[in-house]
Amino acid sequence: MTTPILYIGNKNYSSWSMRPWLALKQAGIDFEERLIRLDAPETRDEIAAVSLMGTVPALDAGHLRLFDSLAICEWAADQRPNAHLWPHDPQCRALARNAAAAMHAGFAALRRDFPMNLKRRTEPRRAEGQAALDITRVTAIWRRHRERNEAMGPFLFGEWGIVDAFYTPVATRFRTYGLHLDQISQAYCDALLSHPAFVSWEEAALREPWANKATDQL
Ligand SMILES: N[C@@H](CCC(=O)N[C@@H](CS)C(=O)NCC(=O)O)C(=O)O
Repeated sequence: MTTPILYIGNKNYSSWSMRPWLALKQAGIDFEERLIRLDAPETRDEIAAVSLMGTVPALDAGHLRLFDSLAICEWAADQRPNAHLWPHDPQCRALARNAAAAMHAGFAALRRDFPMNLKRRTEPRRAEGQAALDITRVTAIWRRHRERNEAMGPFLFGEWGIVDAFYTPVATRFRTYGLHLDQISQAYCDALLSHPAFVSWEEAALREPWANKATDQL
């Protein structure tokens, strides 16, 4: 098989790109990473050449081309069943998929009001309106699963998996904007942000020279 190519956006800003990148790293899949700079005049054409949806992440695995972060994570899980990217137990697996799907499809206000920006730290903020409701829901999901899976490890279902890849960008948003969290949610964020694959993504993000003024000034 030729080496799969994962197209990603800027590591500082592209929360969707981070998710499959983390999953592929955790699974030990050998892949080539190609970064398409977002918010540049050539961005749209460059992404259109590799993604029918016009978004990154996108995967080119030879005969197979994918343009959705969750689908790419599922591909990684199929490629490396022994990496346990989903919990082994069927009930836990269903719940983990449920929690990942909630993030994939929802929490739009949280994402809009608190965009991912790994280099940034603001004064502590309070969320308002729909974003505050999103945070209440995210942290309720986290507490429910952490309370039940505490003995199995520090991640949502014990061991790190795709569901944790989906919530890692949220943990960075809480840190960037100093949003106050309950103790259980804070401990989960700390575990996500200490995971070696995330640390290595973040190191590369901090070295990027590009700035998106709109996001940086929000
Ligand atoms: N549902 C898609 C969302 C991907 C997405 O919105 N990606 C953003 C970057 S984080 C993008 O490519 N935007 C196009 C652009 O900025 O030109 C997924 O799960 O992969």
